[in-house]
Amino acid sequence: DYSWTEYHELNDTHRWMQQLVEKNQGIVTTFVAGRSYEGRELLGLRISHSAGVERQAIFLEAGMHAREWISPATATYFANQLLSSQQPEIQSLARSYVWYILPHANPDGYVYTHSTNRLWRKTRSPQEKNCMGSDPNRNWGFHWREVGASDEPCSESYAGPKAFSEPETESLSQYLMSLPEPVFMYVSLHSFSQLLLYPYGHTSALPENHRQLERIFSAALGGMKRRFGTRYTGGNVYDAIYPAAGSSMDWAYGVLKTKYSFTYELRPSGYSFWTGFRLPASQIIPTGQETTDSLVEMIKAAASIE
Ligand code: 0X9
Ligand code: ZN
Repeated sequence: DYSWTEYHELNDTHRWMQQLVEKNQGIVTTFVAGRSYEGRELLGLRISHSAGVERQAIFLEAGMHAREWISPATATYFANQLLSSQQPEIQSLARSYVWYILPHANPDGYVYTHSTNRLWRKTRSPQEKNCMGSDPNRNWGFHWREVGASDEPCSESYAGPKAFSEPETESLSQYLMSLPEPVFMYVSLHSFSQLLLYPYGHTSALPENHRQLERIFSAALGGMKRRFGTRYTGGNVYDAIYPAAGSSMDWAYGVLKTKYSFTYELRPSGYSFWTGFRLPASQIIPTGQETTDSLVEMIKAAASIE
């Protein structure tokens, strides 16, 4: 049976999602936001109570960077909470929005981290100089490659030969544009360093609604700390970490016009490359719990603004 005491292979999680559809008929469906370079589905969960009632959508994207295994694990943990939590607050949120949860935005890369190279980050499309993959979080068509993105195919932050060169980002962006509901919030899960980030990555100029974003940010950090005292920092990407153009979050904010767009860099804290992506499986559940607490506070804070 599926659990959060270990990390799962892609097919395991895809099978689990199909089983959720069977077990929650009329509430859960899967969606396919396109296919990867190697032909795998970008398979996600759509959770919607009370069909026919007009609601806004919340989109949770994970697994963009292949080696950040805690990201898909946290996305599935949260999806499971939406469907089975006894907390009235979570049950109420589950019913108030249409949820789109995509655990694996880069399925080829994830499979490759299981088969061949645990620290693979990018997609798996062949590029020039016999190098493989583009950084899918530098490939989106909003201020593409302006700063903090490489034009060197062998680089870990290669932006790709052009915006949306990768089938994963191209089809996911098309899918997002095609959603019937307005997307109220877009959340991208990465790891690591325990940061919460908001736009922009291409400029130090703050987004127009930054005061609201800062208020939501504080609420989300409070939620993160409540259960185990876990401390996050962060802010706008450009100042809080480094200039980085072409992310899904910035595109969601700038093009999709989702005013509440955030990126989490999940556990662990610190910057050790050799340990940071190998968060012990025993921390999946605590990470899931505190991130669920944080998301609940984030959404409540955002909803209280409107
Ligand atoms: O560099 C990245 O893409 C993210 N950090 S990671 O270590 N997970 O690779 C930061 C993403 C935040 N940047 C933007 N959203 N622009
Ligand atoms: Zn990442």
